[in-house]
Amino acid sequence: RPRVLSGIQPTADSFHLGNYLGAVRQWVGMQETHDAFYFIADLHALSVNPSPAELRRRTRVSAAQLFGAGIDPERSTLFVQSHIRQHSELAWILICNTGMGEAARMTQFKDKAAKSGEASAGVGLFTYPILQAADILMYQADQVPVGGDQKQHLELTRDLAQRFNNRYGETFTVPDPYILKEVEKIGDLQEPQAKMSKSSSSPQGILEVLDDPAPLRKKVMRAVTDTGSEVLADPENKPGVTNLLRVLSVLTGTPIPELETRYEGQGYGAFKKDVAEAVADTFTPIRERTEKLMSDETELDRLLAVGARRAEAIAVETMAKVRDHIGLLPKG
Ligand code: AQP
Repeated sequence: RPRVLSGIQPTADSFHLGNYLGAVRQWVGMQETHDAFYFIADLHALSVNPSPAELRRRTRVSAAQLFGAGIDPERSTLFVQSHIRQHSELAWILICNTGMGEAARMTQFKDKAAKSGEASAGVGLFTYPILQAADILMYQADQVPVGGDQKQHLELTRDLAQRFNNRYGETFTVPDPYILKEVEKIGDLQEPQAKMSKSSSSPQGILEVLDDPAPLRKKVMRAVTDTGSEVLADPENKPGVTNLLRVLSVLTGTPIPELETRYEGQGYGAFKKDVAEAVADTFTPIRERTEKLMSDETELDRLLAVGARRAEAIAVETMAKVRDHIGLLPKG
């Protein structure tokens, strides 16, 4: 079985529709066909300096949401990144094999740093993609299911793996991104050309997995649509409608042309109502299972400890190889 690995940051109290459709939904599906490793990227979250209480709470609720969304602890290995110390160790080794120029090209850093000004952006934000490469290469992943915003980081990961293998001998599997075109960028409801995002979307622009059905419906009904009244996919001229069409299509398994025919001549109202229902129907069971898991922290922590043990076994193996290949002395 090919191995799949992906992570998500605990940078909010809830994941959003973009995280769910762009990533988590694929993770759930791939546990059937792959040897699956998924993690909560708490070390990555440190790059934006959360408060300790916030980080702790969000790490648990992120894990609960992933289990709630259908990650099965029997079939998948779900763990917390910081439980496996080797991630930080491998990140340093990869940092020493990365050029300043190639790291400085990363557009996500540029976008995030632009908010505070590059000089005051954290170094952790700058080295973020290299830690991400360490996460992936540690587990010798064949495929990495992510949203389109991660394409460039995956390219860097592949470059670092190939360079390392050339310099020090065959060490890492070179991974392929797994990105589904139709959901690679779920748009913000208020600014459909921008991606829905935990850190930069307004509350009205984002549909949270743990929202109640009433606010979910309200936000979809108020989503920016476009001039005209035709429900048609047209990313250039109708980005709002196109975004909602993609969401409804994926959630109901109905091809977009069939939806276009269904809502012909009906205006946006009926269409948005169905989008709202589909989202609420998808999120409600996840929210209920998440709440149940959050009511028993001991059990949740136990499941994460099981995941950590499985992940650690592979991390130890990879690091023994890496340390040997680059010439670090064994402890004796
Ligand atoms: N709008 C989106 N459409 C499709 N996929 C998306 N992803 C995020 N937003 C969308 C995918 O979700 C996974 C986990 O994301 P992350 O936690 O690593 O953070 P991110 O990519 O930086 O997403 P956010 O929501 O914008 O978080 P913040 O604001 O904390 O940076 C990834 O696979 C991502 O591609």
